[in-house]
Amino acid sequence: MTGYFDGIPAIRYEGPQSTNEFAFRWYNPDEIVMGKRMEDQLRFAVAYWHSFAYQGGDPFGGQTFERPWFGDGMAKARLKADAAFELFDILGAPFYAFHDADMRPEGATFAESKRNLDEMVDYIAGKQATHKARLLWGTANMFTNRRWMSGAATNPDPDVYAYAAATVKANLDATHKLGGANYVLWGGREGYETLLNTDLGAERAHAGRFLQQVVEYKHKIGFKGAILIEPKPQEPSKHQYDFDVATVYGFLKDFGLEGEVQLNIEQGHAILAGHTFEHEIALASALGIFGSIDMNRNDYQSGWDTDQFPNNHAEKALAFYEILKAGGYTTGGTNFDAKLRRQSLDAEDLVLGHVGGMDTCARALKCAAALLESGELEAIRKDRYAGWNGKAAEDMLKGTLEAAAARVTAEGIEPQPRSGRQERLENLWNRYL
Ligand code: XLS
Ligand code: NI
Ligand code: NI
Repeated sequence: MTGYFDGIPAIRYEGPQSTNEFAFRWYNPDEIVMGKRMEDQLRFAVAYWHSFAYQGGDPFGGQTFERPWFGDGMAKARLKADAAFELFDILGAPFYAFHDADMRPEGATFAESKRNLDEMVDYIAGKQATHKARLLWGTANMFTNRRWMSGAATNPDPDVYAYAAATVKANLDATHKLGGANYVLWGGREGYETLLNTDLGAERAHAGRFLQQVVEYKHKIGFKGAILIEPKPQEPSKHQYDFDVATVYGFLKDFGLEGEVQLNIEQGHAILAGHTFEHEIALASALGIFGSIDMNRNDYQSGWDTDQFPNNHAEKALAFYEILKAGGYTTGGTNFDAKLRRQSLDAEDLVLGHVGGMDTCARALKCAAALLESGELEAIRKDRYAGWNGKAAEDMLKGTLEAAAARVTAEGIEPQPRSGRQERLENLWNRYL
């Protein structure tokens, strides 16, 4: 026991009427939602980096948080892992996610970093054996250290490519050893600042070959989890190659990876790309590449990836509607890529940020499930496309442009516009919130 969370009880479901801060109002793990336990529908994960490595800095100021596990060395890393599993237990979180750099000290050489990683993986495997939380995904931090400043797989220096290969190999091995359900690649610094010094075509080709090598290696070691790409349009680079879902799909097609790699979609990144979260999820599911989500909320004014905990169930319900409609998660889950504001210093803040986020998502899930199960929205949507069920319409898609054109005069076609009923549908949607 670290003692860090002393006095904070394990969080239990008490229902919407409860005024107890340290209770769930909506997240009721055993409640059945669309045929599954809520815990199994939502598959919540706590992010090791935001909750245990982030020190409260922003571009103008440094550390504001004080945690007993901050500092160098393996003893601190073990203390951090102890505290992490205490938080997972308090929340009843079924999953967590990490970067190598979150949980092991950086060594002076690759070999030393790798030794530290392997030691921590053994330590965490021991924790998993006696605690509930499992690994939703592992990943490599290939953006903080200065060696990555010009990219990892897209670096102009082939030595950095090699270092990236060694880093991802080590982390995929670690994720495999811990029974991870997925492995994530967020393009960190895979992008560029200025075209003046950039061979865009070569960088993109190297990124594609790298991803193929990762997939080949995954099969070689028998890792059964999904490989997930996390799109983001900018920040840290001015231009990031994995801009959004559509861009990544084109990239996967180009390198023959569309059947091998899925997407981890983040709310804040969708907004930075000028999309809504639900758009990105719906598109990924239509393309057959939906995998998992990074749940957070963005500030709508700042234009930064602010990684705040979600607190608006109405907004999230749209996202969960698309997830449920796609059949729910398989290997994926709801990872809180969310951090405390830098003035939120206390252990209680860390716990309650997650409690609020989990409740927001649980409430959103219930609203989305109720609307989906009622069939009201889907019936109207289906009716809007009903014309396509006829044989003439079907044949038109199989036939030529001229054949489709010929219908206009042959059948005397004069299209009659019908209402899209947006406001009526918005009212319907509101009834379920
Ligand atoms: C950064 C990303 C990062 C990934 C994991 O914006 O969201 O946290 O999720 O590397
Ligand atoms: Ni993320
Ligand atoms: Ni992010």
